[in-house]
Amino acid sequence: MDVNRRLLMAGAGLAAGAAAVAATPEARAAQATTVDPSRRYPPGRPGADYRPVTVPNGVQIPFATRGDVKIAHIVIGEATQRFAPGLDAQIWGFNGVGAGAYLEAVEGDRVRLYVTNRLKAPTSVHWHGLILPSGMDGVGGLTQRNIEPGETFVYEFPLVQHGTFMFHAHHDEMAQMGLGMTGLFIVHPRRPRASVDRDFAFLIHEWKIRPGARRPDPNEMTDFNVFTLNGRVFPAIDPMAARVGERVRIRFANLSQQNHHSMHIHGHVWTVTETDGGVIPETARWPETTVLVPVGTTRTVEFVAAYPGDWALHCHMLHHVMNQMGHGAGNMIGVDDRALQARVADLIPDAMVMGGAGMGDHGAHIEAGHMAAPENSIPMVGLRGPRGYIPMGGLVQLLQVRAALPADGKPGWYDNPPGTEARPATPAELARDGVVVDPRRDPR
Ligand SMILES: [Cu+2]
Repeated sequence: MDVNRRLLMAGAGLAAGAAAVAATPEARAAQATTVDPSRRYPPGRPGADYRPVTVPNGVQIPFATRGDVKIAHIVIGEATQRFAPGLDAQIWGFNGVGAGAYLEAVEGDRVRLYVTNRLKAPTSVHWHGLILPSGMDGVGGLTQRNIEPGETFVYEFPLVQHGTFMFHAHHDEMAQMGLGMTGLFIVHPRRPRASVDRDFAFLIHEWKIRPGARRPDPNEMTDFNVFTLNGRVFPAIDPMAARVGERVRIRFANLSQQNHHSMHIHGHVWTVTETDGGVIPETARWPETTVLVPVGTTRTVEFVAAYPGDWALHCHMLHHVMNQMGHGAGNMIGVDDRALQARVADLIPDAMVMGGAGMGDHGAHIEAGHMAAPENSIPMVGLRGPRGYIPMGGLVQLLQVRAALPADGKPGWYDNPPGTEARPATPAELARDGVVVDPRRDPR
């Protein structure tokens, strides 16, 4: 059997399978939101036809509408990007931002994307997850010739799906994506399904920036030390806010070099509703508090913001909330660092020995000016919280849930209602419940 005949038969099998699947309610629902690519639809309008997504600190690449086509201009080039105060990076990105730009359109829109290459290197842009003509797929050398320095290419295709997709360089992938050439491509449904009240999106990226350097090292394969959401390092990213009872959607997208990211929410339970392959049938979903976002995928979760409070949302890969701390550090756990400090002071007067009880104090020491961090680095610099220093940075976010939100949407820190906050136990309580604490074993 020749290849063409086999392909034809595979096609016929797929068509028969699709017809059989269409009998289920989920499949009918999915088909109802699939547009006919041969039909022209009026361009979707933000606010009228869809509720725009919130991409905290992300940079939108705007569309202009000409007739029934949406037109955007993407400029690829080098730029300096502030990941957080104290850490700048020399990135390659889209419209001036690395791993933080986004496109937003509607299923049925026809998009025309001009791409100008201002790098010294050739490049090509791939539209990850989108169903489109092969020649628009953006794989340099395979589906098109590369965009040479100074050239502007045009891509044009209809959007025949909805969901959370991405775009990224597809030439010299390790260097170009590693330097930041990744973005989000959000496509809203033409006929909105049961919608949500809050719709957030985060593009995850990881970088190797040696302390003191500004240029991310795209040759690193495993040991990343800076982790960003929409091109920002926590806490230099706006928190999320929602009112009690609101339905929240969070879209995670991961175009990191190497790592899958294990995104965990506190105080709530969510359901994974979509991937970059489409909507998951309701019967195939299960509840989770952590969603693994593998490299090269998107995962969308939905939940009701049920409980008031300040809730952490973070990657559970533990060093992904540490920034440049820990990399190359010796194991100091259990070492009497005060005694060692006294001895080291003779040799290196301004050295500060620490780590005997872990690294939790490091960021606070730097913030307080007790010790200097290397230039252009943020080792374990976190956030001064309402009840102490929070030594987490990188892949961390906050979900602030309140009964009501102020007009600017920024509620400030949560006041736990009286009697609902953890606190030192009293001697009377210990005695009442028979808990014996031996004071001779006090580590202080
Ligand atoms: Cu992670």
